[in-house]
Amino acid sequence: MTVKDYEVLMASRMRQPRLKHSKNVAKEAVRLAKKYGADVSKAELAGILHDATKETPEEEQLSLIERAGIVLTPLERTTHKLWHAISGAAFVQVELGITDEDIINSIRFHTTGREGMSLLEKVIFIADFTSAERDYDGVDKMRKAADKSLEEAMLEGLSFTIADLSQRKLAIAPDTFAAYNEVAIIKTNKKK
Ligand code: DGI
Ligand code: FE
Ligand code: FE
Repeated sequence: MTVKDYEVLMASRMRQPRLKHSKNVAKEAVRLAKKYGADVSKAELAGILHDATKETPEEEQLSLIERAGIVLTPLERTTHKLWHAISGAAFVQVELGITDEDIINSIRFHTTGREGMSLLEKVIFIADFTSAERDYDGVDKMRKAADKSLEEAMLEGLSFTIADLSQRKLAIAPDTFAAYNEVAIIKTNKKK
């Protein structure tokens, strides 16, 4: 299947605004991949697919997760917002037959991040924050960070997420903290 075929498939799975978002993330992922030396075609594909199950009924998402042999942690089970990243990774494996681990992981960790992210995982994580239609408070700062370095952008995105979630008194995934600490430690050591 070509990227265009996947785009048509996504058009049948989500409403127009999210399809637009997915296309924009793919475009931004291509731009970042070229800038930072990640695989451009994988970035485009992971971008178009990253929210594949965001509008899928929760029961179906749980069944995809089960079929992929993934067992949710108690935090993941409670935090329904995290399901689409996990079920999205399951969907592309189980339903689309995608076997590329890096593409699967880019979808799996696009919401939380994790320690030891690959170039492609970082590109998708950041592109989700800086895609053309994003207009939250702080998007300019995030875009500037993305043009400076992947590390700056990861730190900006992760600190934004942690601040936002803790302000709303929501649970924060351990992967998010691990990803944040990893880049924060690198930045602190560089200052010395
Ligand atoms: O799917 P998108 O809307 O494009 O973006 P996303 O996959 O980053 O999802 C963002 C949502 O997920 C937003 O409402 C915040 C939430 N989220 C991200 N990380 C965590 C989280 N929610 C909780 N409770 N814990 C997290 O670690
Ligand atoms: Fe998402
Ligand atoms: Fe998204």
